Amino acid sequence: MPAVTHETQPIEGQKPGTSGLRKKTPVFTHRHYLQNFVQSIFDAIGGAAGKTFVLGGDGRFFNDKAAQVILKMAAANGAARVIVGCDALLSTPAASHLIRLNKADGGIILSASHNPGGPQADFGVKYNIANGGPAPEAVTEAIHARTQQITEYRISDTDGIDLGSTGEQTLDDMVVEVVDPVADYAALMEGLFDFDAIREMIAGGFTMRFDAMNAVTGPYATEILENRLGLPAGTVMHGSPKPDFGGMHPDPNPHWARGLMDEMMGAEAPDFGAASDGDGDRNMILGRGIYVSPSDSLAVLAANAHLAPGYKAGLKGVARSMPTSTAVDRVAEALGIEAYETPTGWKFFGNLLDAGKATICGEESFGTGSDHVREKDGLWAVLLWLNILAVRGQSVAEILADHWRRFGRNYYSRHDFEALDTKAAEQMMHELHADLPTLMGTEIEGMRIASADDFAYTDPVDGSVSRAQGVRIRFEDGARIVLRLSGTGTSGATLRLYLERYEPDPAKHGLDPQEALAPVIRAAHALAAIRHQIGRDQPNVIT
Ligand code: VG1
Ligand code: CO
Repeated sequence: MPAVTHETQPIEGQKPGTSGLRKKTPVFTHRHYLQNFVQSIFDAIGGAAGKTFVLGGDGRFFNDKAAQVILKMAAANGAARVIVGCDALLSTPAASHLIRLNKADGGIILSASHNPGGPQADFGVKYNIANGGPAPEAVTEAIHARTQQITEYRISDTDGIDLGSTGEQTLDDMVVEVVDPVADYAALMEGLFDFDAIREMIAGGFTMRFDAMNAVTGPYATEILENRLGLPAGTVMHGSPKPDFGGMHPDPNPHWARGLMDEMMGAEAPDFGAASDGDGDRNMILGRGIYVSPSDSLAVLAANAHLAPGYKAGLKGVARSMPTSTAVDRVAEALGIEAYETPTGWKFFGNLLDAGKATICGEESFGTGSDHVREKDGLWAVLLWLNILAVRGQSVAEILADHWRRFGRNYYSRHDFEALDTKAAEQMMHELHADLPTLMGTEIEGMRIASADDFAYTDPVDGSVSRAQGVRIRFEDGARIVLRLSGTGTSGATLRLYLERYEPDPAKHGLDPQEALAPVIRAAHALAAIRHQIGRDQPNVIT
C-alpha cells in the first residue's frame, strides 16, 4: 500500500517540556496534532529511513490509537523496524531497556507520566535517543523548531497492525516486532538483584504491598513480585492498566496514594510498601509506619547499593537534580566519589551515565535510577530496597534511623501550588529574580543568606549550557529554598517550592519535617511574597 502525503500546517505550542510534549487529550486527538509532532520528530533526527525504533506507552486513553498512527507513519517514512510492546504497552524504563538491548536508533513513548489519563485528561509523547534516554535539549529544540515549519506528513494507507499478540508482522516494507513488554525487563532486574535472598526474606514472613495505581507497572510488578519473588497474589493492588487509571491520579506520593499510605500507617501495616506512577518510572517507598522521602531514599540507595550484586563493585559517582536534597552528597563524600548537580528532568543525567561519571541518579520527585537504563525506574528502586532489606535484615525505619545517625538528617519537603494564573506565577518569578542580587548577606528568620541565584548548568561532558533552571537561596547553615515553575502541567502554572534544612543532632531526628522546616517555609513565603503574588498561602500537595 503506498504511503500518502498529507498537507498540514504548523500548530502552536508543540514544545516539549521537562519530559516530552504533554497536552489535554482532546488537543492530541485533534486533527493532525499527533501526526505533526511525530513527523517533526522524524524530520528533526534526519529522517526515519532504514532506522529501528521502539514504541510503547502507559496504556492511557488514546495510547492504542496513537500507536497505530505512529506505526503507519514510521512505515511511510521508511523505517526498517519497530519493536512495540504487546497492546502498545511499555513502561518508560522497559522502553529505555529495549532501545539499548536492540541497539535501536530511538524510541517513542506514549505517556503523560504521573498526570491523570482519560478522554478529558492528559496525553503525552516523548522521544528517546539511541542511548535509551530522553532526548537532550538540543534534540527537543530541533523537534520544536520543525513543528513550526512543517508543511506535510507521511502516513501509510493501511489498516494498521494487530498488537494483541507477540510475533513479527510487516506493515508495508517495515517489520513490526510485537514483544512481551515485561520479559526483557524482568530478566534485566534478575541480573541486578539477589532474587534468592529476597525470596528467602519473603519465605521468612516478610510482607509488602505495591500500588500500581491502575497504570503500566501492574503487569511488571505482578510478574516480578508475585510470580518470580513469591509474594502472595494480591500483593500488587490496582494491577491492571486502565485507560483512565480507574480515576486515580497515578502519582505515587502520600497525597495521591492515600489508600496505600493509610494502610502503611495503620495497625495492620505490612513490612514494606511501594507505589509507581503512570509510566512506571517513579517510586514511593514506605516502611511500616514510616514514609521515606525520595531524597532520603536516594541517599540510602547510594550508601547501600554495593549490597546488591549489580552494584557490588561500588558506584562511579552519583547525580541529583538541583532541587533534590543534598543528603546524597554526604554519602558521596563518605564514599569518596563525585556528586553531580543537574537541572530538573532525567534528560540531564544521560551524559553523566554514558560517560561513566555517575552510577545512581535521583530526583526529589520520586525518581531514582541507575546506569542499567537511561530513565528513572520505579520497580528498580523497589527491588534495590528489597535487596538491601534482605541483606541487612533490618526494617525500613531502622535503616533510615541508622542512616541519619551516620550522615545527619536533611529535613526536606516540596510544596506544590497548582492551577495558578500563569501570568501571576511568571510575574512572581520575575520579581524574585530581580531581587536576587540584593539578598546575599541579609538575614531572615534568624538565618543569614549565603547565596541567591538562578541555577545554570554546564554539562561536564558536552559543555552545553542550560540557564534559568530554578531560583535557589542558600543560608549559611546549609538550609535551602528552591523555587521553579513546573514543566509538565497542561493547564495554568504550578509553583514548586522546595525546602531543606540539615540537622546533625540525632536527638533531633524525630521531628515532623513541616515543623523542622517551619522557619525555612516562612522565609520562602516572605522572600517570594507568595500570598501577594499568587493569592495563595497554602500548597495543594505536600511531599
Ligand atoms: C516533574 C518533576 C521532575 C520530573 C518530571 C518528569 O517535572 O519535578 O523531577 O523529572 O516531572 O517526571 P516538573 O517540570 O513538573 O517539575 V514523570 O514521572 O514525567 O516522568
Ligand atoms: Co513518570
